[in-house]
Amino acid sequence: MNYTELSKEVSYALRHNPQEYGLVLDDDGWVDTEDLLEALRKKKKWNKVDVNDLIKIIDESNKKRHEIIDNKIRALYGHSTNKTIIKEKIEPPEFLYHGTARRFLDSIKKNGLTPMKRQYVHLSEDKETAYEVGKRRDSKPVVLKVMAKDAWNNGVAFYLGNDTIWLSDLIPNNYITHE
Ligand code: HQG
Repeated sequence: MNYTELSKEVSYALRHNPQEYGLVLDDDGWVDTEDLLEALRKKKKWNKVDVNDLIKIIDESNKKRHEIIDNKIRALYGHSTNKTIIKEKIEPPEFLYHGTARRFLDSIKKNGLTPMKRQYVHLSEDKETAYEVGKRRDSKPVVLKVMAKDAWNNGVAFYLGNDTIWLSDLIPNNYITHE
């Protein structure tokens, strides 16, 4: 079984298009693991998938994208579904980082960091991770430094994604510096 491919399909189902799999995410993004497995098994390439495969894609991934608790599974971040997934609000560290493409800088300066197609802005705790995120869109990405605590103290909400990825609402440009 190709676990990278399986992980991508699980992300697609749980972040972007649960309805295509006959799934309805609850307020926190959970679905029954067995419902996801049943939907996947309808496709020939996943007809033998079981819960141990889902556990494996989570354990073997370098990023903590999904979690399973009891008999439920959810994506921890990245959602673009219509109904906003409720995330736990939490005070951020002083600084967080966001890697992006050079071509987006003018728009970010004007409009701030916006969630774009997702429900939240995604931020990293360290510059290196932010650089890797930016590399998905530009060979020479830009790492922006976000004065997260300052923004939080002035009413911008931050939320827990996973251990290293933070989520937030729109971050106005006055909290963003370009190192
Ligand atoms: C940019 C991956 C113009 C933003 C990653 C980014 C991450 C603006 C792009 C996670 C803008 C949106 C999320 C503005 C923001 N004008 N462009 N005002 N505000 N942007 O993919 O943060 O591997 O939705 O800079 O590692 O790149 O899938 O967000 O370049 O953790 O698990 O608009 O997805 O994780 O792109 O990535 P995305 P992201 P996975």
